[in-house]
Amino acid sequence: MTNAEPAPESTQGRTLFERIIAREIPSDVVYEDDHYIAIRDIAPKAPIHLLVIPKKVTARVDEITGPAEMGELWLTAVKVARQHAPDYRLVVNCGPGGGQVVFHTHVHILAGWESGPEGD
Ligand code: D5M
Repeated sequence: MTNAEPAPESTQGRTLFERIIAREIPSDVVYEDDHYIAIRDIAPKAPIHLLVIPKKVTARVDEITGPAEMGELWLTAVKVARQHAPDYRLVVNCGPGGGQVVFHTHVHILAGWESGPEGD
C-alpha cells in the first residue's frame, strides 16, 4: 500500500472526464448527446478551446479499434467545431510522450485565432 494521492485524472477509480460527465465536477458544457460530451478546456490554448469526450471510456485514442467508433468521434468533433468556428484545428495527444495528461480519450478543438495559430 502507498499513501500517495491518487492521480487527479483517476480519482475514485474514475477519470476526471467521467466525473465531469456525471456532473460531479463542474464544467462548461457546449454539446452533449448519448455518446459524447464537449466542454470548454479549463486552460485554453486558443481563443476557442473545446474538448470532445466519448462517454465510453478508453484511456487513449489508439484503444479505439472500430472504424465506426473512431469515425463517429471525428464526425462529432467536426460537428462541434463547426458550431463554433469556420476554421479550426483538431488535436489528439496520445500517451505521456504525446503530451496526454488526462487518460480518457478526447479530441481538442482549437480555433478563434484572427490569422491562424501562432508559429505555423
Ligand atoms: O489534455 C487534457 C486537457 O484537459 C488540458 O488541456 C486541460 C484540460 N482539463 C483538465 N481539467 C479540466 C477540467 N476540470 N475542465 C476542463 N478541462 C480540463 P491532454 O490532451 O490530456 O494533454
